[in-house]
Amino acid sequence: MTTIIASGDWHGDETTAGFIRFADVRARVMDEVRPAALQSDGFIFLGDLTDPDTPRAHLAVALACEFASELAKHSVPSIWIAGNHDTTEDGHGTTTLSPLAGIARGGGMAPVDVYEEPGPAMLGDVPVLVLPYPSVANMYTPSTVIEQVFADCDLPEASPLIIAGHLWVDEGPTDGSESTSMARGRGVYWPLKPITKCFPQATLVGGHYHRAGKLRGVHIAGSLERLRFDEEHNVPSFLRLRWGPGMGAQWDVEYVPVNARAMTTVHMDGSKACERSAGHLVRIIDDGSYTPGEPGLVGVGDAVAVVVVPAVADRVLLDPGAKADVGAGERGIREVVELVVSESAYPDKPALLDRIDARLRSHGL
Ligand SMILES: [Mn+2]
Repeated sequence: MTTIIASGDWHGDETTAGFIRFADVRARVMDEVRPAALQSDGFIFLGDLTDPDTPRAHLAVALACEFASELAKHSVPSIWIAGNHDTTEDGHGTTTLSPLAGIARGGGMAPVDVYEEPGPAMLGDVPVLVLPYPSVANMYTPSTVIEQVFADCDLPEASPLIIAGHLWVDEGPTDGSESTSMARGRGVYWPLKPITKCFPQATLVGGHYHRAGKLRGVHIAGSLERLRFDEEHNVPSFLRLRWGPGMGAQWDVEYVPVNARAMTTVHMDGSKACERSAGHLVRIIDDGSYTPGEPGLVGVGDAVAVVVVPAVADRVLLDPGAKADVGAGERGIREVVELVVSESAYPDKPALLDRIDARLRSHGL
């Protein structure tokens, strides 16, 4: 039996209503993903470790380095796929995973491989085709790479194929925080039709969306913590893939829930009660009757953070402070991306394809 663990969207730099989430994310990674990964035959990081330009980006990068080096020390190979949040978008094609690539290049962590560009990987004996988020500098067209590069390579048949990516799913949800208060970059989509044509038996695993579950055939690992109040009802999880001879052409995919911090929304509509708040992140939807500090009004004394938001018509504002922060950082990035995209219209850069070829050769494919 071969076991692969996949996890993504750690977002180690995030805050929820001003409450710093790094300690929560670190606990999920080290206490829950790590034991599973150390017993596995390989680990796949599915993207979105951290934005590169936030105050706690370095903590998230250090966590990834610690995690990867511990896996390497125990001879568990790992591959790390860049997400839209990881890209610097300064034209150099580097990401928050680049420090990991540096350590790997230095030779201390041989089984660690970083993918800021598409490429084939061998995770032990398991072939994995990798589709990271296409940054402006490493822009590629996923359908072209599937049909014109990967389809021509001679993949080993020892284990069934995994395709792992950090892309958007056509007709996927547009109401999650990855599309609203945490939006970054532009939508580049899974090439599902070419994959169905060229690799109909592949098992697809992806990051980006924070709610775990299967989206149009792609197993979305989800985030390890609830990061925004629209994730209150998510079940944070990672993926455990299992395959053995006799199991057919696809991996068995298990969603493994983790012990994420709870979120609770209290509606100030008459009930005015919060029964379980210890350790929770609490949101109070204020209909105008909330008075801060009023004794007994809401049992939120044990919550780690409380955010009060006004009810506006039939809509509830999400975490207005965090939204303002993301919006300010996002504007500059969006302007650059749109400018370059309109000028280049998604070319497949020959140099990039050459590098994919080099990856194929390095894996003997
Ligand atoms: Mn993402």
